[in-house]
Amino acid sequence: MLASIIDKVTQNVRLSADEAMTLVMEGDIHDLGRLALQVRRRRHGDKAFFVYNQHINYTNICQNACRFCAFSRRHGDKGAYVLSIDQVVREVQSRSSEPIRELHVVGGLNPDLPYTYYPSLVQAVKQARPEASVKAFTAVEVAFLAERGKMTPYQVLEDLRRAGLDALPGGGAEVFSPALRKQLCPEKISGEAWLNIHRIAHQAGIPSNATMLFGHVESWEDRISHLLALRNLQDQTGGFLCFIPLPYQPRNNALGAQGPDGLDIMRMMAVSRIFLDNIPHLKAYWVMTGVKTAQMALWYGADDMDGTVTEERIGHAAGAQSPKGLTRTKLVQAISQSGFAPVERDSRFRAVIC
Ligand code: V47
Ligand code: SF4
Repeated sequence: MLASIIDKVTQNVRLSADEAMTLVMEGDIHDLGRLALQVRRRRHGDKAFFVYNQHINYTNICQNACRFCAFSRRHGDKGAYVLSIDQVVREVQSRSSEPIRELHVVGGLNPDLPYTYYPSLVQAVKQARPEASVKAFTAVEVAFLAERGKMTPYQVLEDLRRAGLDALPGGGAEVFSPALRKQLCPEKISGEAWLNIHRIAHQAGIPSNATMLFGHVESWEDRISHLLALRNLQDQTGGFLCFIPLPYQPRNNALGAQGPDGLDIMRMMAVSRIFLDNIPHLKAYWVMTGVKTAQMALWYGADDMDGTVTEERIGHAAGAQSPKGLTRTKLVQAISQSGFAPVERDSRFRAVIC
């Protein structure tokens, strides 16, 4: 059985969810790594992508209380903040001498902010940095905006697009299993609702990314079901650019699980690359994996290391041990020293000439 599954991957034949489960349960780390590397090389050769980007977390005030989250605060809590649009613009302008290609903008579900804040924010950052793509607001934020503005998600996305939105980030997917969501993030939109917002975005011509939070209390069945739901949607829309398995960071939150070890991260990367035959890119998000593990992940199917980031808050609130940002030189070095060819890209993974 395992041998025939390995053959299928080698011959570029799609695996069923059951076959992926067998591969994970019976295949050893070398089987997984070898196959994932084959698949990765078929798509991208020895290229490994990165982006010169800036993260903006406009508020950490959130009406939800996901048990794994160490970033969110309630209004009035110590450390709670919200940035005015002017403050965000100043943050963007403070780095105007750097060749930033992507602005990654996400925040909590802050009931104090009016609907108009969001399109105005997109418009303001786009104006401050017209050459950068704006990748902003997870599906969870889009659903929150639709509810508050008494609009459909499509209308919200159209407003944001008119303001300058280029892509949706992949956050908020967590694990789609309804039972696990009840346990981990009961107030959050369902997996189905998350997928539906990405479907609407794709139909409206807005590409997006997808994540999965792993290494806490979920099983391999939960992981493969999550991947299957993404693959099914991608078959219909083709709008996902990249999948990002996010290793759970275990500090300062209510969940208290352990987090995945290095081997588990490699297995997750490899299976994602092998199973998601229709999502072009797989990201080793160095912030959550650590830089050294992200380097290894390039050998286990990943082809992207995300970007310079500066200054990351969500993973670090939960104890991430990585730096808060990397220079382009450090990223290029990390990729080259792993034996891959660094390619600077934009939000849509088009190579940029530096
Ligand atoms: O949505 C929250 C997750 C996400 C923890 O689309 C945690 O290119 C680990 O989605 N441990 C935000 N993860 C990060 C994210 C992302 C990052 C970089 C690039 C892109 C992209 C997306 O972080 C949240 C949530 O799923 N998260 N708490 C934690 N303790
Ligand atoms: Fe709020 Fe997002 Fe944190 Fe959940 S993960 S508490 S929705 S900021």
